[in-house]
Formats: sequence, structure tokens, C-alpha cells
Amino acid sequence: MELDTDLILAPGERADLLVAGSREPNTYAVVSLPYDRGIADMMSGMGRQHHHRAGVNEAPYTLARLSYGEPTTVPLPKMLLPTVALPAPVRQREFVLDHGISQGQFFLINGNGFEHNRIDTTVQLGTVEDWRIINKAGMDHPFHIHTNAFQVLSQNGEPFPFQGWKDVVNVRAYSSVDLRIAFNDFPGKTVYHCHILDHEDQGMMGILEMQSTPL
Ligand SMILES: [Cu+2]
Repeated sequence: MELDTDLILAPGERADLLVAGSREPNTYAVVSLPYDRGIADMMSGMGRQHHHRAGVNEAPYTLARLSYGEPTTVPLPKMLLPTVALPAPVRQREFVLDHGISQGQFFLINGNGFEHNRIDTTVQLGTVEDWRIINKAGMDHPFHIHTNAFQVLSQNGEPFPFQGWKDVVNVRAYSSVDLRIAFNDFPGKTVYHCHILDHEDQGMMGILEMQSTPL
């Protein structure tokens, strides 16, 4: 995927970047830019008028500096390693991320705050599923699944621009993400959660059990 000049990375999300040294020889900065993740809307949605917009008022800061001299031509691979598409799913599920109150928690998945004795989702080991993550809240929630990586199919119904393996995907405010996941190799319990830690700690997490015997 070719990017212009910037890339949004949610907490826990990673990307491999190839930076072409195609400008004048010099030192260039890789800069972290402010990003509006919609926190003001979340606060007013919880009945509190609060106008601090985290991140938006922060100044840009430099993450790294890249220096290069006169350009040379370096042979590059014609393509990246291919990612094999997962087979068709045996089942679809929906996960709604929203704010509210459940068992004293404020950040909810399908209306529930986290409960460590409750299994929220049971899947069959060796199968493929499609999960639609629907963010009904006015702020971004980066969705993270432990143990098995997934492929993002689409964002808000628009095809995702590249095929690859991820374990975190940012679900922007009032948007949805469709992902495909194969449950391979590991039976037992694991979790999925928002990768903003205070959201996770206030309920936005669920338990997934992968069963090796037929459901
Ligand atoms: Cu969150």
C-alpha cells in the first residue's frame, strides 16, 4: 500500500514502513501528529460536559530522524510476501462497542462490562468466522484479539486496501470493521478487548473460548 505522508496507528497497532529517500539529501523527521479520537463526545455522552479533546491540542513531536545523502538505486522486491486469503466463514457475529453502565462499568461490548467468570463467545477450533465490530460510540476504539491474528475485510463497507495479518484494528467513532479470523491450534480461553487500557480496565473486554470438541 502506498501512503502519502501519514499513517494512523492506534495503541498496540504496528506497521512496516518503507521510506524512500527521494528528496534532497538531508535529515528528515518522523513526527507524531495530533489526532482527534473523539473524546469530547464520549464525555458529553456520559452526561458530563467536558471539552478537553485529548491529543488534539498536543503539539507535534519528533519520533525519529532519518538522514540520507546522495540517492542511490537499490533493487526492491516487486511485491511483498503474499498473504493467503482465509476460506469462507462458517458463521458471522457482531460485537457492538458502546458506552453506558453495566455492573458499574462504563465501556461495554454487546451491552456488557467485563466479567471474568463469564464466557462471552464460544467458537469451534479449526473454523473460520467473520466478525463485524460496530462502534456506536463517538470515540475510536482499537479492537484487539489475543492468540489468533485476523484479516481485515472492510471498514464501513469499503474494502480494506491491503491483505495482511493484524491483531489490532482501529474502529473509528460511529463506524464498523469486518474482519475474518481462523481459530487454529490453541484450545481454551483467551480475550478480546479495546486496546486503550483505561477502556479495557473499565469493562471493554470479553472472554473467548475455543472449543476442540464439537459445539
Ligand atoms: Cu476503547
